[in-house]
Amino acid sequence: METIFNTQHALHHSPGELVGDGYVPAFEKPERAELILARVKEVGLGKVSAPIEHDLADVLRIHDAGMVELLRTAAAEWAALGRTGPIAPFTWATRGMREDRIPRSLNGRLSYYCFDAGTPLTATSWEAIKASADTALTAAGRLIGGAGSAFALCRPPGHHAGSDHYGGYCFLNNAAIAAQKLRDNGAGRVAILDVDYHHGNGTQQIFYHRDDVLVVNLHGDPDSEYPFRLGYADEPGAGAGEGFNLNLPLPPGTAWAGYEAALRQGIARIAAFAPDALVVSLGVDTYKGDPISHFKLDHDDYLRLGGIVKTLNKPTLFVMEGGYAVAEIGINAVNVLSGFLGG
Ligand code: OKP
Ligand code: ZN
Repeated sequence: METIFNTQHALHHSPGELVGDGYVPAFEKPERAELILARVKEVGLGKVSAPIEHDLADVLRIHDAGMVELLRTAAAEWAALGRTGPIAPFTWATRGMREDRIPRSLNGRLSYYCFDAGTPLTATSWEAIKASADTALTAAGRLIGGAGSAFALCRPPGHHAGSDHYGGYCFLNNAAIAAQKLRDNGAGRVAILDVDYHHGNGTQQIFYHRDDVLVVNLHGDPDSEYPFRLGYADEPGAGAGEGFNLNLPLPPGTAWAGYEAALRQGIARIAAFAPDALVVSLGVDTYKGDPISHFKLDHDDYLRLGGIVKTLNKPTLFVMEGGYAVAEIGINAVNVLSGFLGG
């Protein structure tokens, strides 16, 4: 399986985030991608290639132009204001505020588009963000060219980014951008399987009203887990998209047995949909040793997970999302790919 890897990912390095212990070093750090790449090489997964730069039009198929412009230019505007710290909003969108008015100021636009305190931009983040989307697009291009599978080693991740909002360490929704690219190049139906520990709220929102992209999400119950506000079982899709979104929230402590049952349910729904291509939002923060998550999957479970995905027998694009047990991230992520190839 070919891996697409963007060396520019390191240009995004979040200075930290607010958790229970105060402002702590960011969990989503450059080392993550480097260790996955090292494991890809160690097991000889296949060729590693750089992404091809794509036109911003591919991003704008999914994302609001105002948000993309903010991500692209915020750093220059922040610097022009004489500020040197992380670029983050002061308030967030919530009930009771206006939704119809986009403020013109930089602070105002950050508050309009960003939804949490853990996703600061820095001076060089945009280059990494764009390269991450290009990584997914390039890998999608391999499937369009006839490859049976490809691995987009994206960083920063993407599944929390919606059409016009970003957060959760995510800026652009790499998996959604890739899925749309597949749709625009011959795939009539695309399924997205999100196995990251956290609900992929952005991916759900982007495709919620569509019946050409099925979204299946397995994740920690949002009643207690990030992102809290979406990802419940009673979100089936709406309008033409009704029946084309499936959420499978699972309780804290879920280990392989409970996980496998839900995974097989999701796989059955995807098989019934009969997609022309599959995109897997691959997070390995379901690992038992993950510092911010509460599932109990172990190394070998990822081999099994990959093998079960393979039973669908579809052209499959793996897009890297989360995973914060950094020492084990390479083993866990690449085990999914090895399990897929061996399954
Ligand atoms: C991104 B992805 C940690 C707070 C959680 C946000 C988590 C975003 C996860 N104490 N902060 O889905 O892996
Ligand atoms: Zn996650």
